[in-house]
Amino acid sequence: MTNTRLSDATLHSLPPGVDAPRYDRAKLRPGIVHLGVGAFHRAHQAAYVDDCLTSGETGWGIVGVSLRSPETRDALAPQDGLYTLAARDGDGEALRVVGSVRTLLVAPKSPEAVLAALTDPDIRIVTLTVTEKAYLRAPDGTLDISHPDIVHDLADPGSPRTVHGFLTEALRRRRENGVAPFTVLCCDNLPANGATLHRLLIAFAQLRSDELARHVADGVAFPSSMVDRIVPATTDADRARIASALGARDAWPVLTEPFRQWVIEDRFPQGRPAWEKFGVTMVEDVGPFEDMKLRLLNGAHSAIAYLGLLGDHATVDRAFADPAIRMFVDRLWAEAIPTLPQDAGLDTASYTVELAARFSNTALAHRTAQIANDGSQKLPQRIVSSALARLNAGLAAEHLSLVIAAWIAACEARGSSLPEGHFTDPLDAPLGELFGRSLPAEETVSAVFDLAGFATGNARKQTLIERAATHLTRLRKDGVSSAFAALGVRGNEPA
Ligand code: CS2
Repeated sequence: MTNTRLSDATLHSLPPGVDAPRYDRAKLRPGIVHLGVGAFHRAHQAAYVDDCLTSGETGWGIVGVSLRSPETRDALAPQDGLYTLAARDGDGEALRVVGSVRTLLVAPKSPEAVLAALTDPDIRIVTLTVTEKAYLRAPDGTLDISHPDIVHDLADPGSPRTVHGFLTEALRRRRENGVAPFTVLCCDNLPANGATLHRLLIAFAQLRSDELARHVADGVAFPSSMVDRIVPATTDADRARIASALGARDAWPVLTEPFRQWVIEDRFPQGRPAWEKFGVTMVEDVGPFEDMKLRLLNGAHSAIAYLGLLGDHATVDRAFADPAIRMFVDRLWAEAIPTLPQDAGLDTASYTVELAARFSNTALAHRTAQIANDGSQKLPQRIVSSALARLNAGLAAEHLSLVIAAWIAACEARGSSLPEGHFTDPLDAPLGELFGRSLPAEETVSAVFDLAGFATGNARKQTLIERAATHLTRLRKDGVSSAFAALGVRGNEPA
């Protein structure tokens, strides 16, 4: 293995087939702070920004912030923030070194440095990919004001731990310094993600002062966006293969698919990169795109993950190649599609054809266990909302409700047919306690709904619980094939 490390100093010696920054990184000014500088950000927003920098923009360097672990900073700081993005499919692998991330910070190590970056007048946009659970919503969707990190950030605003604490304190300081607020661009898989974050931040700011709440409410733009790119976790084999192709070691390359999509509401009072030149769709209302992606892509992903885990499939492509799971997903899409806005011009037929091709990408080896994480945070917008929409319209939601049951069954299987800790969930402690009581299916499902806040206040909650419980009974007794058989889902037959 090579001793050379990817860095500014070694960029010139990369082989000709590797795409690398053709702009002067030393001339970049920071313009974006990104909270949650994980693999997804590096495969998606950072690559689009890199395109803009390649086209000559200089004011949009990214300051990448990790809110929890120092791992990304430790891997990338010795590489001057450079990393390789490997886009893979059956045709091969395209390698590109991305140069847009210039600085890396670790919030728990230096919250003051993060606040300093956020108050820098050059910073005009703050983007976020912090995963669903970091929004700290209570089961009813409001800000979880009893969460210890929220309590901490209210008591000690100068040393925050949460996105709410960082953004609110930075907006307060900017205002005090006479610096215009940044635009907050949420890039997590939440419905109306910008509006959701806006609502939570107003609630947080309100606990600090009326004036701050008013400022966050009226003075700051929170465009929503839909982000899409499949990003499996990097393995040691990926690191070794990429090092040999680069002739230089990269401690943390990012794997992805060739496909990428970003739809953004165009509200950026302080300006933005010319993303539209690189395939980003700028719109007035992202809602229909977001719903389509959450319900069709992410909903199917969660279904494939839990059914795949129960059926012993370690990766998405292998699970999706199982004819019964494939037929199930087609039927799941058929259930979810009528719940999408009908007048927004969505082409769901082409979309699902494309999704099927993406899920079949064998070069990604996207692990079902990776997607299975945090089901309590993901299922509301992926599955529960479409199930309720159908039930409220008097339609059946058998496939959607089976996904909820499959999630519960997969959680129950950890420590027996699945390894302990094979995937995790913020509700693991109360879920473990609940499963330890070995209750009948309906009592289990009902308790899970209450814990996770599924269908809170919806008139159809009990119906959905009953449907999911019927499926859970079958899954517990005879596994996936029996739950499928009851719906007429079989392998080797067209849907
Ligand atoms: C996946 C998503 O892990 C998951 O829950 O469903 O990360 C998915 O790969 C992305 O949203 C694709 O854009």
